[in-house]
Amino acid sequence: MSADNEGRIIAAHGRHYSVELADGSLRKCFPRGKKTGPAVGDWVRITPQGADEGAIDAVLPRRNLLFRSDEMRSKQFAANVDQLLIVVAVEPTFSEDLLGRALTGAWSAGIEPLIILNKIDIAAGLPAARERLAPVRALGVPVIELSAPDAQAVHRELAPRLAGRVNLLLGQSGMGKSTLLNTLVPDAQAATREHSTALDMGRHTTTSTRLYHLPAPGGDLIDSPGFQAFGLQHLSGEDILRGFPEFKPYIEHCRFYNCTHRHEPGCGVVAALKQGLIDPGRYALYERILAETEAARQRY
Ligand SMILES: Nc1nc2c(ncn2[C@@H]2O[C@H](COP(=O)(O)OP(=O)(O)OP(=O)(O)O)[C@@H](O)[C@H]2O)c(=O)[nH]1
Ligand SMILES: [Mg+2]
Ligand SMILES: [Zn+2]
Repeated sequence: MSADNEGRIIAAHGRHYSVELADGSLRKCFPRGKKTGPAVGDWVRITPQGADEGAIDAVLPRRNLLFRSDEMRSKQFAANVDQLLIVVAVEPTFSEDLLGRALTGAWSAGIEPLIILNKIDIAAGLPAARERLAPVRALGVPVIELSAPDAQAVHRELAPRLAGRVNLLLGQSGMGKSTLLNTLVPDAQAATREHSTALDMGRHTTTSTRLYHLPAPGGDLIDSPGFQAFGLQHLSGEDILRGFPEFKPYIEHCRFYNCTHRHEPGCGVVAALKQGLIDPGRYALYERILAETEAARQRY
């Protein structure tokens, strides 16, 4: 499939990357002085150096790249992703704002989302967590409920959905991403930690992004550090609307073709909102994302 000098980035460690070659060997590779480097999941062409190092000459064309852009910087999550596993948990309370942004990011990049509601063994908080997921469930986004240490359930419910695809675990710190990884790939032995400890120390348990190969029925799984922000300033108005598919049937009623669905007279979306046909929380998220991208555009 790939030439001798082509491989895939399976881990990013700041300055250098681990590149997996076709024969399964790993090389520690450095990019040749470019500004934005490759991301985990990227296929690259390298020049081997010594026994186990190399230089990255080029990033091969990617199918997609999931990234966030905040005021100060842009951060790549991963490239060539087939499915985004958005992990939320019964505890600690997840942010609906971040969940909605992750969905928008996935849809605008052409990546299929799957929501995992983890820690369902914490029964007391389960009804509330389910209720907070109702608006996204109503959009038709699949939601599976798991308890990460329950290996039988994880293998039954999750493993078949990952086969033959590149899957990215994404979510806030402490939701159980690495615990899910460890259940699926016992050899991974990824560090996991009590969320209270992690948050008290102001850092994440997982500190770098890494790709793992899943045992049968197969697929790849990328674990990533928890995120606390998900800026979408790089998205166009059209991209953002892809994150709100429930607006679509009402947009055709808008009076103006370039309606932004806020203050314009005769807006079909605002009318639907007033009639209770659109979830107010989702609409508020749309307004926040749009306002941010507009503010960013004025700065540059
Ligand atoms: N009760 C319960 N605890 C869980 C479950 N899954 C994970 N945990 C615990 O939640 C804590 C956080 O889990 P991690 O897997 O480290 O979370 P993470 O999402 O990888 O966090 P970061 O790496 O910081 O982003 C650990 O103490 C886990 O043991 C679950 O299904 N039920
Ligand atoms: Mg982790
Ligand atoms: Zn409108």
